[in-house]
Amino acid sequence: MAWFSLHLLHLLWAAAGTGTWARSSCSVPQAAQHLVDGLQVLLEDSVSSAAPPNPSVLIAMNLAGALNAEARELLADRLGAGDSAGLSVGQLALTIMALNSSCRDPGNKVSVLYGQMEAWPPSSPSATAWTFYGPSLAVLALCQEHPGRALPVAARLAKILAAGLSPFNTDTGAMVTLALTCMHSKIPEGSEEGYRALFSQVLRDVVENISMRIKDNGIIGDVYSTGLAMQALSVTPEPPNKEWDCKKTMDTILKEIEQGKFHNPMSIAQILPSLKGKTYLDVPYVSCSPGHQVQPTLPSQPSPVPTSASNITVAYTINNQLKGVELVFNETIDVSVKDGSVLLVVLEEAQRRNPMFKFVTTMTSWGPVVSSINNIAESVHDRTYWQFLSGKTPLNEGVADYTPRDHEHITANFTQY
Ligand code: B12
Ligand SMILES: *[C@@H]1O[C@H](CO)[C@@H](O)[C@H](O)[C@H]1NC(C)=O
Ligand SMILES: *[C@@H]1O[C@H](CO)[C@@H](O)[C@H](O)[C@H]1NC(C)=O
Ligand SMILES: *[C@@H]1O[C@H](CO)[C@@H](O)[C@H](O)[C@H]1NC(C)=O
Ligand SMILES: *[C@@H]1O[C@H](CO)[C@@H](O)[C@H](O)[C@H]1NC(C)=O
Ligand SMILES: *[C@@H]1O[C@H](CO)[C@@H](O)[C@H](O)[C@H]1NC(C)=O
Repeated sequence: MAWFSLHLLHLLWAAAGTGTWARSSCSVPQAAQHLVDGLQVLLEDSVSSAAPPNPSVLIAMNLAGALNAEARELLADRLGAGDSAGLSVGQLALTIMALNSSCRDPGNKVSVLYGQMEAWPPSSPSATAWTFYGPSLAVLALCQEHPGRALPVAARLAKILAAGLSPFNTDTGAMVTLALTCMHSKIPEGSEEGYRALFSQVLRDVVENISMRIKDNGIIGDVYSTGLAMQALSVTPEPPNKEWDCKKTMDTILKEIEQGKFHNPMSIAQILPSLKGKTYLDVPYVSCSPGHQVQPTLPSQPSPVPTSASNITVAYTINNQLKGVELVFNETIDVSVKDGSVLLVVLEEAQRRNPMFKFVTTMTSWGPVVSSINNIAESVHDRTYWQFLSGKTPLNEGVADYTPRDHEHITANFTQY
């Protein structure tokens, strides 16, 4: 009996130490499993040889256990063959993690990333919270490949962050947490104790700020930062003062999925690991033995609502008070579009009716970004971009995903981050 309880204690202990989710039990209930399967099918169906290969999609597929082995191999082949030149540090880091999660050797991509991060941070433009997302991904990827070499880079990131992320951004805070949690657990034997203290301090502050973004309904930041924030809160060695109710977060996210909020493949790639109880820290431990995954039989999709023939009216304002004193403009147009159209259709209709509303888009992993309106273009150097708002509230989706309502007032405001 004594042996038995000791043994049991041992098991419990081991479970608490290793299982990232042991801390707060929270998994998808059986009755909602079809929602998760549905997302994964959507994600895997987004893979095609026409679209640029998306490393975040491969990471999510591998963490979840890919259903479509063909799509997984296609993605891994194309990411492996791709050139590192022209990739940002964040894209390079995601590519390295994606290849590793597919048990492919990332080759010289690791040294290229290491070289780029040795020269980081650039001295020129001052940094804001937004600009730390990519470098945090880089530290995470380097930590997984070679923690010893990553140490000086991680320490530089942590020292800058010790002054705080201002204004705080949940997605970036989550990525910082994943990166520094990896480093914290892999500080090489014999390193200065100072590193551990530095990483702990920054982790404590960032995680405290993430926990302040937990809403009453469990959403952390906004619906699209919640997946990464769940990963962060479930791995951090420095739990926040405010208790996190993982089950409540999970229940609300499942409701949002049911309402169709996760259709963009990138949004699925960022939520799926959390739905499967996985985090980016699990990337090096993915098992690549041929899977025995069975394609789930999905309940037939609800047929799309028949599009009513009726049109809606959307007021659309373009506002630049920032650039070129003599170029300043603030122009509003009422446009009529088919009910159910995405915002991009409103922009196209406005452009057709008045050349002042001409715009340019740039393709990214999340879809098209509006990079220029009326010849005023975003700039990484100046940290300017076109922010979209409904009334006074910033949109939390892009123009290809957001569906405006009748009589909604949409503004594109040229501003800084
Ligand atoms: C940094 C960032 C920005 C920066 C990007 C510039 C820069 N130099 O880094 C700025 C501030 C400009 C920005 C703008 C917007 N963003 Co943003 N952004 C991010 C963030 C925090 C990190 C992106 C990143 O660096 N990824 C790493 C690199 C390696 O991947 P990447 O694919 O190369 O990254 C590029 C794209 O992500 C792209 N991008 C960034 N945001 C958005 C948003 C949309 C809709 C699209 C299509 C592309 C895009 O810019 C990145 C750099 O080129 C993500 C958070 C997240 N969870 O992903 C949000 C995020 C992607 N953004 C989001 C949103 C909503 C926007 C805006 C629409 C906000 C608004 N109200 O205007 C605008 C875009 C408007 C437009 N003109 O079309 C949402 C998208 C959710 C969704 N379902 O679509 C996210 C997930 C934040 C969130 N939790 O809500 N963003
Ligand atoms: C992936 O990363 C882990 C941890 O660093 C490493 O042990 C493994 O060899 C890597 N796999 C490949 C194929 O590079
Ligand atoms: C936490 O958030 C506050 C308020 O936005 C900010 O001033 C502070 O720098 C943040 N701290 C960290 C470590 O991100
Ligand atoms: C721009 O126009 C909108 C809509 O007409 C108005 O509400 C807003 O106050 C104007 N802003 C500036 C800076 O002129
Ligand atoms: C309805 O919207 C479409 C664009 O979606 C537009 O081409 C058409 O002119 C609109 N009809 C009316 C009556 O405004
Ligand atoms: C629009 O951008 C300007 C310039 O950055 C800023 O001062 C203003 O507050 C912004 N307006 C809104 C509604 O966000």
